[in-house]
Amino acid sequence: MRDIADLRLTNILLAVDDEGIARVTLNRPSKRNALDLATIEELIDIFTTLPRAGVRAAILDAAGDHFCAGLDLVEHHREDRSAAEFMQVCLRWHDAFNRMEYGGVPVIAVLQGAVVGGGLELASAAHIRVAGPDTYFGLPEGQRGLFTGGGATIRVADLIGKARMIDMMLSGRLYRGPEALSVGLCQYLDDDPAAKALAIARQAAQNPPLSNFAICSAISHMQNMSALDAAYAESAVAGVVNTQAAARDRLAAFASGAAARIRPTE
Ligand code: 1HE
Repeated sequence: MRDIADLRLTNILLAVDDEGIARVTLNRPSKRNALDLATIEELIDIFTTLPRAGVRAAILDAAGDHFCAGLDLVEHHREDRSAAEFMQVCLRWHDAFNRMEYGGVPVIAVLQGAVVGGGLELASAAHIRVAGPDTYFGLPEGQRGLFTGGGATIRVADLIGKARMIDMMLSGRLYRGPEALSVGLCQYLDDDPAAKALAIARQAAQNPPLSNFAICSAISHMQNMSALDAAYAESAVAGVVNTQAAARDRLAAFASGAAARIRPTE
């Protein structure tokens, strides 16, 4: 098994703290963290390794003023790719983002500045998105003479519905602030999105890993199934998770009255 220390990374920084929370930082701020193929390959390596390395949650953030400017348009122009070549590129993007979404480790994205095109595709593969006051979301593919290729037709449409997605792509509409929150592009809007994301990651990291694995893979898989098959799969997953040894102490604490009750704190 590859270890985190064995990863060779150039465009992404990776660190794991003593609480088992990984920080994955896109680190090409001079290119507004545009996604070239090398960065996609690094994302594949990272999100293949993290779930097997005992990491309990991951923060996905980015250096500089912008989270991600999407597809590296300069590389795409330079490579002058054929249709078959670009289809292969898109398959690598899907591999990276599927490993994030289905890997079983909670991924919380910290979003600032531009979250556009492939940057929004990347953000939408995270399980939780935290935006700040300057964050904006767009799908400028139409304006560039392009189309989405990194899963937006699935994940962005899931988040905001197809009518809003089509509007964003046809009209170039950008969302930010409370409107971005209300349409579902992010789940949190906070003046300090990095601190908020870390607090969420710490909270999630308290859950038993097997519970988080189910939450961060089974729900996505079940969305792809018929309702009948999803219900069957849910019973199988619950059979394993809800009988795990790691839950025994928590159940005992509840049964004895010692466990915290689920109530609003204010
Ligand atoms: C880039 C990219 C990029 C910046 N590919 N190099 N995405 C877009 O259409 C968004 C394109 N980017 C922008 O609109 C702007 O760069 C930003 C609003 C994000 C930031 O603006 P600004 O003024 O801070 O930066 P800049 O001056 O535009 O760019 C700084 C450098 O980053 C510059 O490089 P330099 O070598 O000339 O200094 C830019 O070329 C570079 N840069 N964005 C490559 N995207 C799987 S299909 C997905 C399809 C899509 O993602 S389409 C959406 C593409």
